[in-house]
Amino acid sequence: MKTSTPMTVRFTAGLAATLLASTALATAASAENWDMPVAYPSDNYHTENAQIFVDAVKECSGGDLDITLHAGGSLFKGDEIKRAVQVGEAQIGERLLSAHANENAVFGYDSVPFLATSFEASDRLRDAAKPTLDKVLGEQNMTPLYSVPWPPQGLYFAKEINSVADMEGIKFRAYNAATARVAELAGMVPTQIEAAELKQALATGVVAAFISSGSTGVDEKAWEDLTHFYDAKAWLPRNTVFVNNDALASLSDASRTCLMDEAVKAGERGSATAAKLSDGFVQQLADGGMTIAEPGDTLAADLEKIGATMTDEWLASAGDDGKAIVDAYKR
Ligand code: PCA
Repeated sequence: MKTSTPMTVRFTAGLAATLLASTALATAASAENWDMPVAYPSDNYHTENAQIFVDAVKECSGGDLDITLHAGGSLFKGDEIKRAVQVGEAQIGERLLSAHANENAVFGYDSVPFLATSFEASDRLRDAAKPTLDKVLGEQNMTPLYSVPWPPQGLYFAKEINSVADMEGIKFRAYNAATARVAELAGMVPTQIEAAELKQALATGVVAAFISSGSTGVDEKAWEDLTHFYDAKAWLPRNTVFVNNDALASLSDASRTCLMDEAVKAGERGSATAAKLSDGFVQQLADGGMTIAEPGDTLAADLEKIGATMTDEWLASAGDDGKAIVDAYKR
């Protein structure tokens, strides 16, 4: 928060008087202008989907709810977005909730290795987690609106990798607690880096490997820095769009209904788009010159073991909420 100088106080008072006068003249509720920070580039399908969402909301609210999308961490960096929406510095935002699993393990529900490894399974897991996420975000004065999966997570390296032993000591970019834990258990050295800073980190040798989707590999032009992509399909993390509850309450009923309806559509459209684009991303990695492979038998078995350890750890830290999610998912 900026401190108000006397000048801004006077200006704000003047502005308030003007607004009061114009509100008295207006017949309907005045238009709401919201900011929506997102962490990923404007040409990433998550951001394009969010742009379609905000355009549709403007349309169905008759211009009463006008949301400005801020891509690439330009308004708030990825790791600031959740807090910004919670405290109302932004009204709505999109975030990889699993990056906040250190705060509450349930935010990492979508990054439990090998629990849900297809788009269909990811959507079922989302449904299973919905009551818990509604509750946990609700306690933070936020409402989740929709979420969209990233394609399955694979491993990017600068050399051929046949087992976890081959990873020893490699500097590894993590994007959440789960990815940092994979690195630790594999004997690598994790550093948490937002996607917006990943290219720089690869180019300068701060990291030499990471786990992510083909989508992010394409965004980063991973073939310029790395050589191998192992399509491990470890999990499909999701970006979640959530809104500040005070902002939501300030809307007219019609605008709120329009926002909620478009959110349902955005979730469905986003999941379908991710599934449709997924194979093409991996193809683009190949076209860029990367070697694409399934993990070999030894590597697959090593990853399976790391996954089992991480699943136990997650269930222990997520407690009853975590168990409720997994039980609902397996039902
Ligand atoms: N891309 C995001 C998160 C998962 C993914 O596929 C990233 O690497 O930051």
